[in-house]
Amino acid sequence: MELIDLRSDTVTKPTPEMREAMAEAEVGDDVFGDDPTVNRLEAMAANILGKEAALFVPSGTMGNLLALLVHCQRGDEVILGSKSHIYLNEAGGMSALGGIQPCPVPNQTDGTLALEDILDSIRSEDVHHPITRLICLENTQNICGGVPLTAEYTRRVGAIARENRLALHIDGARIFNSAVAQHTTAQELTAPADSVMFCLSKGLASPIGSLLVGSGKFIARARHLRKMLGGGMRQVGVIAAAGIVSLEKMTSRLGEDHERARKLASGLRPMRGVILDPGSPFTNMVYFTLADEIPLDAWQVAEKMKVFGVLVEPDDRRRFRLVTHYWIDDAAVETAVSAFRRVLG
Ligand code: TLP
Repeated sequence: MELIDLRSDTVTKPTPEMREAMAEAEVGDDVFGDDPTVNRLEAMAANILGKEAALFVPSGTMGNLLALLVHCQRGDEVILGSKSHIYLNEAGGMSALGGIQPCPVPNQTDGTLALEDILDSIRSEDVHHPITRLICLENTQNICGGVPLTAEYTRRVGAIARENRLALHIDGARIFNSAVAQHTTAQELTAPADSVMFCLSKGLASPIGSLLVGSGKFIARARHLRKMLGGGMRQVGVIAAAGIVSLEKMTSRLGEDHERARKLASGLRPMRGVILDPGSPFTNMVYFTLADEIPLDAWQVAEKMKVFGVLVEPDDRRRFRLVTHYWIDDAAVETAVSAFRRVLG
């Protein structure tokens, strides 16, 4: 049975066109800067975001970590969301490897950090204080519902950063979902940022890879640190080739995933025992909680869904995040809805 996998958009397998491009990719030793396919992908990424340079990295986690390591010195502090991926789900890399201290501020339900909270978190010059060096935003904000942050909000945070001589980094793992949902461009959404990380391996369906984008000087330093972390890859054009297909073909179709997320939510909304998050979905993620009347917890529901060939990942004991992506078509949405109806009914 073909499984319907709604656990994440990270589960996307490469498209047939990607597999073809990967097989035919021209390659070289990328640590020497000799891989033409990687060079092309990095140039495309920099160009799409309107920044000077880009660096191909194996994962979003490494891209974010490199950004933090370049922007901050040991003992510096980073203002970031209490529900951000960097704070919650990157294995404490900034502290373990960079000696960097997080200063988490609450994410609002719309994914933003309140501007007053950011301002209040900036440390004054005092011998007792760490030095605030960086602000991080996440767009789309995953845990708040895959919610897109606006260009206007990001401009405001950028202005605060500049006024206080801080850098701004955007974890844009799903920045193209955000752009498509708001009928704008990734460039517009990230213009105020000094650095941006975005992922090829999520909704854009590449098997591996993320890009870190910023000034030439920033990327040169990140390239050095990537080598230090063991992320210098060799004939990696075989993977970058899929990334080029992601950027050329996959960004503009993300609206289809958002449409299917809406269909999934419409199927779930009237169902007994389902409490959808307000406004969900904003992009390709449907978040909902099991009502008290459901005697099963989320793990038990997930087990029962498997019987119908549907994989879902509990977010906690009574909560789910369902993610649509390239390999989820209309029929898969219908199957998932009817499986939920059977399991919860
Ligand atoms: N997110 C994954 C899990 O780690 C939770 C997912 O299934 O959503 N930033 C954001 C906003 C992310 O959602 C993720 C991955 C990353 C960074 C890290 O990317 P990778 O997995 O490539 O290291």
